[in-house]
Amino acid sequence: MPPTGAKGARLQEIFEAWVAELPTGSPIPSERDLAEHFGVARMTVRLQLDRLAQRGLLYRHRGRGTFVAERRVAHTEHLTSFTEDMRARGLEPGSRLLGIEEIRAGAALAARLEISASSRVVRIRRVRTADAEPMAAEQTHVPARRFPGLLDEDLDHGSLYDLFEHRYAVRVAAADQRVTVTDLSDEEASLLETEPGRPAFRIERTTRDADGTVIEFASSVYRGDRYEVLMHAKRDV
Ligand code: 16G
Repeated sequence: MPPTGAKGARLQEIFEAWVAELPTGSPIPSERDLAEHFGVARMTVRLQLDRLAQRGLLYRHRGRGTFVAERRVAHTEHLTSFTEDMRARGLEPGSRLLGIEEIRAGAALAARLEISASSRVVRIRRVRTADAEPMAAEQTHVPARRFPGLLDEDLDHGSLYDLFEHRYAVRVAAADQRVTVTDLSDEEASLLETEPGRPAFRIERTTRDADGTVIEFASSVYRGDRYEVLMHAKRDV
């Protein structure tokens, strides 16, 4: 039976705190050195390192050892733009515009945006990057009537929410979000520069202005190895 209980749990905490201090890519000392250092069995060390690897804090490279994985970026319930989200974590946000076009809403989008099916919608597709590496593939829809001239804006750079606020005086006030798990299709994987079939989060967001009018319906796919979703839960007393 693998060792569990207080010793294992405490060691896990110690390892986790220690790994958190190390820069991404740092090598982890050998199991033997760690076992000696902590005065525990090598198996105990291996079990704890396995757990950290399963949680994505470490990664193993066959023949080369164990290394500190890139920190995951968290998605919290605080309503932020991608730009704000990345900056808050010390990462440089970026975009690559894949396409921007005006389309007819159609039944499905009309229901999401609470407009008529014949209304015009602007669809924006972007790859969002953090420190120049793909983080998410994003598709956003906004009612064209609310944002005239949006097609001519430079969405290869900068923030959509900045434009909402500064060019259109539309303030993002609230959003409903749905998070599901998916595996990357060939196309998504190629956009995100990773392999098809890898796990990812699909996050849908319906965004409203201060009056409660829907201003955006977005659907993004975030790389599971770079992103995590945090929730704060409160219980009524
Ligand atoms: C986030 C939002 C997206 C919004 C974008 C604006 C999710 C899943 N998506 O990516 O709805 O359009 O931020 O970011 O949270 P920007 O202002 O940096 O363009």
